Amino acid sequence: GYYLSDSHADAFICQPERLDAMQPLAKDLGVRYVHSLSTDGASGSFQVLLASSAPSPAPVALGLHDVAAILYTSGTTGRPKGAVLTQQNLISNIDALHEAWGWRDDDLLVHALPLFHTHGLFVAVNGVLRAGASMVFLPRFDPDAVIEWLPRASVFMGVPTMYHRLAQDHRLTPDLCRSMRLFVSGSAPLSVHDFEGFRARSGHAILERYGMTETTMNISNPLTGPRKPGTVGLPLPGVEVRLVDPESHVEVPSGSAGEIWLRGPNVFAGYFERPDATAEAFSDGWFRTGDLAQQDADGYYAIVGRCKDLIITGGLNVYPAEVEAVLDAIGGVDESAVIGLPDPDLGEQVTAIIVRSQASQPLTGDVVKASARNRLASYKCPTRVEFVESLPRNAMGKVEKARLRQQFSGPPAG
Ligand code: MCA
Ligand code: AMP
Repeated sequence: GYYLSDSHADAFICQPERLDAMQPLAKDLGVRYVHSLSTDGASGSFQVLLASSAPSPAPVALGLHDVAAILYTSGTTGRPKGAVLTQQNLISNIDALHEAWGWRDDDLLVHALPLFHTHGLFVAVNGVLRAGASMVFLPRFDPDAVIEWLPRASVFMGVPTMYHRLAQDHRLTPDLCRSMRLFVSGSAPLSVHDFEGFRARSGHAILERYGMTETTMNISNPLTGPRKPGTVGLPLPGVEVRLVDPESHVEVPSGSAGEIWLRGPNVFAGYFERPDATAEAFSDGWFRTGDLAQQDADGYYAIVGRCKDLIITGGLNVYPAEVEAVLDAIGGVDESAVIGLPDPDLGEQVTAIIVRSQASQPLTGDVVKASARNRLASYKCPTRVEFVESLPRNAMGKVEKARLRQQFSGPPAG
């Protein structure tokens, strides 16, 4: 309901099993067309649906600055915002990637990513369309299916969790990857350990790149030339990068860590109907990413941290503010802080640190987890819950999450 009303959607398409529940909600919100289409194509296709609608919609001329898509992304306030991407954003970025990654019309991409993010949509699908290449679209990431298709494929794109899992699979060998020319990783940091583990098994150096919903792709390791593990490479053609002190807004000396600021035809038009959030995201015409990076002597960027409060688990973003709001509403919780702790498979694990309220009956971790599951998508739910007497705070009264991450860096007690 939130997404439909916030975007003023005119048409809504869902899976057949959701239609009964969604139809009344969508109609109440003024959505004119509500349809369902199934993943396996059994209930028809979008083209057939359009052709059969009367009157048939007339084609409209589009310019570079017209809206192509609105993708929702959360934020430190926890309320998802629509990132408005223009035709120019998508075209300039896919042109840059086409050149940088040497896409060919005889490429075959194994697509195992969800379609509801930039990575699966505007990097993977648009790359194939731009090149006139082919793709095998898997319903989800399943190592068996990926292994089955690799001998016929040339390109694969994944988040680090997928590479971590593939690197542990004995079936992955240089011979299995004989027709592959490119493995791309992004959406979360790829550890040097997983880069090396994957190379040892497959004979391939993964090409790591860095992107965001608001900008699509920005920085990439090269197709030819060294791919340095632990770095995201060099700016893509047309993308300008600065490293800036997030407080003083002064560019940092070379070799020091600073916030990544970006400018270029790939940078989005702003958050839909959120002028304040848009103004906050830009400074002097530069988009402030909230990611911290350092540049080496060869100009390669390494992402070294984040100055935004964000957890990335299995390539999916979790904004602690959204989870904390849900936890604070559970009976017996006085206050909470949500942090990401290192996890070898998912990169980070969502962890809840809870202060129980005085008068409450003993609250257990299981109750907290079960209550969260009623309110949140499952990947956002804490997998670990710890109780403390009070949360550490700085002089401004802000919870010191770095201290909590340090305190709980060991394995869970008991
Ligand atoms: C699934 N689960 C997760 C995650 N995924 N928990 C934490 N983090 C996750 N990412 C939970 C499920 O809720 C379920 O819990 C249990 O794990 C098993 O579910 P299953 O569906 O079998 O999981 P999976 O198939 O192992 O999925 C892991 C995955 C998937 C393949 C890594 O999360 C995935 O496809 N991630 C890719 C996300 C992505 O495309 N990000 C791009 C964002 P339970 O059993 O308790 O119910 S775009 C972006 O970031 C920018 C633009 C960029 O640079 O690309
Ligand atoms: P999203 O909001 O889903 O577009 O996620 C974008 C965020 O993912 C970025 O701001 C980074 O924090 C993170 N990210 C994407 N690619 C990488 C990468 N290669 N290394 C580290 N972080 C990344």
